[in-house]
Amino acid sequence: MKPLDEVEISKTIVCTYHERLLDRMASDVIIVGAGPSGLVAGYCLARAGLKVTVLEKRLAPGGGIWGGGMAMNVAVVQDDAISLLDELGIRCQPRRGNLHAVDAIELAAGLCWNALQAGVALFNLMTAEDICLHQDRVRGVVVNRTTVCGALPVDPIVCSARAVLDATGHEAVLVDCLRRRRLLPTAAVETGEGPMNATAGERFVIDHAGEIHPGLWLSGMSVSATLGGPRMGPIFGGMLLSGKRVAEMIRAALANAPQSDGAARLS
Ligand code: 48F
Repeated sequence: MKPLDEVEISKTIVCTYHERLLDRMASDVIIVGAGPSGLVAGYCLARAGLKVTVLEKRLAPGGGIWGGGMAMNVAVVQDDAISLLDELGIRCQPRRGNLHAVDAIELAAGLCWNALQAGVALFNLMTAEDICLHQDRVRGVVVNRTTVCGALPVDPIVCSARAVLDATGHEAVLVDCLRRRRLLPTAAVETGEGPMNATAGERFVIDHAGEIHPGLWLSGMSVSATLGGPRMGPIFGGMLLSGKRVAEMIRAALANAPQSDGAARLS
């Protein structure tokens, strides 16, 4: 092995990271939250040729996948989402009825791998603390390092996008930014997740994925948290298909939207 220069190792990290970050100050789509719905949406949008940036506040992307159900690392997926898993090369084992068991670690790692290979840039330890609103349209996200967020008096920075997806799960963080300023449609103001009903809950997150405010989209559990859908517990097909569906909708919306200069610069 050739000798290693410690400072060159450090420079490699600093330069590479900042080149990537600078490149992602403007994206076609920013996805906040690297859970199952956000990762699938990112994969689909990047495959469609869009510049997609995923921001994840935790160290490890994957959201609620890792723990399966009650910290047993098995994810359950129904028939409807198996063709998507096949496309992603993620293995599953048929179980009773329409259910399949997937190793939760393989699911989380496989979704990350596919999203990255498709061209997604994923930044971990980045917390979205607010939205950027221009002429009543969401045009970007206010971000800070998770390690300083709320703990130190350090101002955030802003990344812009033509579309922003709130895939933050039960917290629906970006929707909450609109809610507390009374900028949401009334139907979404007083809701929150309903009691558990797996069939209805899975259907709900797929059927109601969409745009909640100009420029701000919802997928996965943030759909239920915002619009009052039932919770569904440890079944993941709906999350995957919700991410896929919202990606189709965002792609269609951006294809029809006039291209601004450089796609996503804030005016
Ligand atoms: O919670 P999460 O996995 O969301 P999802 O894609 O899937 C829900 C399922 O995991 C599970 C279920 C329902 O019973 O099947 O709950 O809807 O992933 C959300 C991700 O968003 C990150 C969070 O760390 C997690 O990885 N996140 C949350 N708030 C922020 C954030 C934030 N402010 N900035 C960046 N990331």
